[in-house]
Amino acid sequence: MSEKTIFQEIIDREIPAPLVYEDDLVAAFNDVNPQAPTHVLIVPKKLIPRVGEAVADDQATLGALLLAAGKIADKLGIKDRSKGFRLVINHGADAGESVPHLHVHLLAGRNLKWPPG
Ligand code: DGP
Repeated sequence: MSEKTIFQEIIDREIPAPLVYEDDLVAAFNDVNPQAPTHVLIVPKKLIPRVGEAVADDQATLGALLLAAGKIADKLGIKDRSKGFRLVINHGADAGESVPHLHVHLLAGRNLKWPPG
């Protein structure tokens, strides 16, 4: 049996991390190394290693990640267009992926530059 990812351990409550949001398909918690005043990770409860490895059966889970982002932004008061937030998914080494468990970064609270580095 393969080892659990660090995110699976958080989802399974084996590592303490307050959850910002949870539903049947996803959980969200603050990033340990925040890159903005708000930096939340939204993670599927089912292990999908990275977005490019998702399959048709994962469609509901993929949708749930984005729907959760909107709900979290609303809860944190950053959904208003005058504020805003950015969603990032890193797939693979060149993108900087470091945890092989699909996650959406939700970043907000400062003026985010474009293009990203
Ligand atoms: P990525 O580079 O896209 O794979 O992002 C992984 C993120 O996960 C990175 O921003 C740091 C965060 N992270 C790694 N380990 C932990 C942990 O144990 N707890 C929390 N809350 N975040 C973690």
